[in-house]
Amino acid sequence: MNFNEKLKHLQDLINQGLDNLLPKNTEKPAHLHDAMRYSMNAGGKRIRPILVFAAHEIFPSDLDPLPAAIAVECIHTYSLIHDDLPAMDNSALRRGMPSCHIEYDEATAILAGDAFQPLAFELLSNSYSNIPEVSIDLIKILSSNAGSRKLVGGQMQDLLSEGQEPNENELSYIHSNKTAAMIRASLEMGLKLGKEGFNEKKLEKISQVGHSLGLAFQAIDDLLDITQTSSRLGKDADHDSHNGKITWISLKGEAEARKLAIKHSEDALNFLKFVGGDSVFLSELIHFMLIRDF
Ligand code: GRG
Repeated sequence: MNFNEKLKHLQDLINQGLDNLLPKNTEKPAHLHDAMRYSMNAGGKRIRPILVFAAHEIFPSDLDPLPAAIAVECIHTYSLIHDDLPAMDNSALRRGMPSCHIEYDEATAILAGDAFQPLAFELLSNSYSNIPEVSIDLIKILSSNAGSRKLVGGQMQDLLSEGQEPNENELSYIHSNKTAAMIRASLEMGLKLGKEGFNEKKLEKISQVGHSLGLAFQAIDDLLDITQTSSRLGKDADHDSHNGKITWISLKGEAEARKLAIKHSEDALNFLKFVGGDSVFLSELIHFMLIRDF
């Protein structure tokens, strides 16, 4: 399988897994389950769950990365649903479709996001219960990265920074937490499920890979926001400046933001060398994430 075929294969596997593991939209409360499936199936790139697979592949084991991959996508999708709400980024378009609160209503969107959070941890505790220490470690990684010191904290500061003077320290905090934390968690979880999952040194290195990759991902996201159309992105383009967001573009300009994306991707590849194992697919993925145009 070449890289593109593998990417497609994993996306299909993840989408099938999501279909099997999410509550059916015929199950009560059908309205809520329908909204959850709507947002999940609206067509995300599935980057984070693919990263779980890519990290697992470095030191493959018999443990199935699929439930962990789906747990990460549940947290990510909840964060998108809540981010789109009028009280936050107020976005009407997500993944090429009307955002959850537009298609349903605000209360349903809040509850759909809420429901994805315990579902993620339920999946981790149920799916790896025959190896409790792995299950606990996965829960630790995902919960610590989703909380007020990481994802939610980054989102809080992002909202507080709207309309403020661009400030490099603040921007680094926001990107490290709002964006890089979930990317780092995905890689850590994938490695944890592999044969070297106990190896603290390797876990630390993969965490550095994830941090740099997350920063590169956000710099590219900022660039795409100003260079691509809403229909290509599947979300409102030029949204950052409308919301008075500080971004690398507002702080340093487009050319610097592009240089930064390249530098962080190179850092990620350099850290990856210290992890060892078979990192061919993850290296290709890092490259793909740098040159993506959506
Ligand atoms: C509500 C707690 C809370 C957090 C929201 C996800 C998020 C944090 C904000 C969305 C805005 C944004 C630019 C976040 C940075 C991370 C990012 C680029 C998310 C979009 O990820 P993609 O491009 O989306 O992987 P798909 O739809 O492909 O899954």
